[in-house]
Formats: sequence, C-alpha cells, structure tokens
Amino acid sequence: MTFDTVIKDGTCVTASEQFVADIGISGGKIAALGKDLQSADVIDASGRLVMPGGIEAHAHIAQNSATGGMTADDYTSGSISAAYGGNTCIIPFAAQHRGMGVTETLDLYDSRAAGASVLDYSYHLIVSDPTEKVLTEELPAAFKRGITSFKLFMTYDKMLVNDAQFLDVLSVAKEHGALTMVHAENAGMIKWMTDRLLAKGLKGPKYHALSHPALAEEEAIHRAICMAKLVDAPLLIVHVSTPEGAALVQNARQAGAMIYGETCPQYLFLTREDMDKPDMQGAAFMCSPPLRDKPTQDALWAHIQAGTFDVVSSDHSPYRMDESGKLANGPDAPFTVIANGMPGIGARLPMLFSEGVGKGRITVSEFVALSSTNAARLYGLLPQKGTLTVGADADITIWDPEKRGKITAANQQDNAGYSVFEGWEVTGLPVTTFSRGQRVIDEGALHVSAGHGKFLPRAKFDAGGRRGYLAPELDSTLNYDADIAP
Ligand code: DUC
Ligand code: ZN
Ligand code: ZN
Repeated sequence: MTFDTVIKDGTCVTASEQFVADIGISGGKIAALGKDLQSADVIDASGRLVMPGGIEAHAHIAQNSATGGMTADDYTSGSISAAYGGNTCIIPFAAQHRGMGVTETLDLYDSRAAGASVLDYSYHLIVSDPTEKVLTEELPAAFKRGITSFKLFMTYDKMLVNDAQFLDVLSVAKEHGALTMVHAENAGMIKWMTDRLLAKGLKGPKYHALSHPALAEEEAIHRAICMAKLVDAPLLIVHVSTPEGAALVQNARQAGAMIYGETCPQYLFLTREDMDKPDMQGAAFMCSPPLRDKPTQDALWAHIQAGTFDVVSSDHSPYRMDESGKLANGPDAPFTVIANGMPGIGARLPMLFSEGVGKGRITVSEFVALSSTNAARLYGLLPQKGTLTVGADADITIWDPEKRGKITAANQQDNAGYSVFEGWEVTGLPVTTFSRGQRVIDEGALHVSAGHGKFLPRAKFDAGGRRGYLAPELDSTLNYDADIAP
C-alpha cells in the first residue's frame, strides 16, 4: 500500500508517549503508524519531533471588544499567524453582546469565518445576555450546531452576568454537555480601585495593572468554583494569572470537582514592569487579568509542573497601537477606555517549547498535552484532533528542536504590528505544518488559501469519569425528596 504522504523516521510525540515511526497519511487522515511506509511524497523527519498540531483554544479574532473596537486580525490573518506558530486548529470566540440573540451571533461569526481561515476552526460562545429565550431555545440550538463551550464574564459592565445568571448558564451547559469557561475577576473591586486611581489623576496604561488586584481574581475564582460545584457543572477558569487563583483550581480538582484551568504565556514571561513605559507604549502590554510579577511567574510554572493547568493558551487579542485599536479614544486616553489584550497566537508554542521543554521545566509530552491534546479533550475534538492515532485528522506539526530564532513583530505574520515578546530568542521551532494531510506551512511558506479551514462541529464535553461534587442541598435523599437538582 502506498500513502498520499509519508512523514519518515520522526520522533512522534503524543501526550503520553514518544516513539520513532513513519506516519502514513491518506485522504487527509493518519492511515498508519509504522516502519518503511511507502509514498511518492516522503518527508524526512529524522532528528525532528512530529507532534499533533497545536490547538489554540483562546483567541479573539474578528471580534468586537468590550470597549467597542474590532480586533486587528480576521480569520485569514489570525489563522495564518497561528499556522506559522505550529497550530493546526483555532477556537476563537463568538461574542453575544446585550440585545443580540445567540443564533444571530453565531450566524454573524459564521459569515466572518467562512472561506477565510487557513485552519479548521470552531468558536466558544460568549454569553452576555442569558434571557429566557437564550436559555431555553437558543443555547440548545447552539449545541445542535456543535458549539459545546461557552464563556461568561464576571467583570466588564457590558459583558458581565450576575451570579444567578451564571448558575442558569451552568445548568443549561450541564444539561446539554457543554463546558463553561469564565473570566473571573471581581467587578466591584476593579471599579473601586479604578475610581481611586482616577481620582488621583493616575490614568496612564501602567495603572491598569493596579486597578485589577490579584485579590479580585482570587475572589472571583473562588465564587465561580463554588457556583460550579453547586450545579456540579464543568468549569474552566481561563487566563489564571495568580498563584492564589491557581491554588483554588488545584484544590477543587483534588476534591473531585470538574474544575479546569488555563494560563497564558504573558503571565509566565512578562511582568507589570513591562507596562512602565513612556507615553502610551505601556498600552501594548495591557491585558486582563493584568501582568503581575516575577514571583507569580515562578509560582505559575510550579502549577504547570503540578498539573493544575490543562491548557496554556495565547489569549491572542490583537489591537494595533493606533486609532484603529488601542488609541481609538485618543493619544492620552485613560486606561479605562483602552482595549485590553495583546497579540500572541504565533508566539505561544515557540515560547512554551523553548522556555518549557528547552529549559527542562516540562517534558515534550507535557508540551503536547498543554498545547493540543487537553484542549481537544476539553472542547470535544478528541480523537479527531489533538493526537497521533490512526483515523485522526492528519493535523501534524514537525518541529526542529534545535532551530534557533527570534520573535519579532514581522515574523509573527499577524496584523497587530507589534509583539510583546519582541527580540526574545527561542530554540525549537515548527518547520512544517499539515492540516488534514495538506502542507499549510513548509520551510517558511504558506501553501493553502483562505478557505482551506473548515468549521468543526464539536462533541459534548466528556468529564472522563471524574466523579464531580454533590451539594447536600441538591441531594434528593437529603432535601425532603424535592429533587431540585439541575
Ligand atoms: N479577556 C480575555 O479573555 N481576553 C482579552 C480581554 C479579556 O478581558
Ligand atoms: Zn477574559
Ligand atoms: Zn481572551
């Protein structure tokens, strides 16, 4: 038998093992793993790592921000940058703004993504207006189209939901098999800090970090976890930026609750000192939750090593440093009206590989788990994506673990116009990326057109047997047979 393509003699790495093998690809799928596989199209991968392509599960692309602006990347530029960075699949957000329906929201993002992406994609649905119709009709309809993850906000006046709404969405998600994600920061604490800073005339970008205290994250993560436990619904805390927040995730998991965690490269590699720059330059480093400090970086790495985090995602939120983006409200606008977020979809994997695997902090298999397999599992894509197994999509990235490079805005291939990791030296870079068996990136060139990427309907969330948590008040044997369990 001959295959369409054979990747020969590479060191194949999955989340659980490493082995030297040939991979035979036919019809866009992995058709065989073995020795001496034959094809007219053979790639010599000896000395290289052959891994499932990265799944970027936290990115804002063609999305209107909470402050009104539009991200600098659309599905074409965002997916191209992701592909150059070793990814083969992206899951950005479709944001419901108040007054919009969910179906209308998903239709809008379908129209933005269709024919535009070079990589397969889905969306997480941001729910900001959980009306009765949304809860009873539109969310169930979203599941039917394969949208099996939601994001809720506990801050931002225009996006946040209150605790009762949070519980309603968790209940519906649980009933249908969706994973809820949460931006966990206490809105009142942020407002209180912001008012005090502004009253003293402290309005430059660097004060953004002070306005979002670590305690605001800790409080909100604790509250979110308690709400998820009450409903016994799965919950993923996105962009955890504090050791206190990470410890809450760790404790909840150890107690058996279906709680998951994500952190991002910016919290591992940058600090709020990076925002202390003249004029508005610090705005480039404004994200929420904000950058913290060096001890926090070390503590978050320790949590990665302890298994607290399932995924390391970029939280790519690209806004240009001009009037189309960060400076939309003028050249000396207060931090409160500057869009939050930074680019990073192309840098995530090189940074995590170089600083994680290269510096001995994580194994290559842990790198695969954190960058691909766990996202596939959590978001209903495994085993089609996220692993190297017969029958899976041939979404594969070949890495040269010795290749050296430097992160620059130009080589990120996105539209942000800057990189927060500018000049960072990395060792270990992707050299060839396959999506469904086709070369997307090979030796620095793009080989597919916009539209190669297809929408991926996703399967239900599967807790994999985790036992969960039963609040006594919802135990029908204890609550006078009222059986009010969600
Ligand atoms: N939350 C995100 O997840 N991304 C950008 C800004 C924000 O608040
Ligand atoms: Zn967020
Ligand atoms: Zn985000």
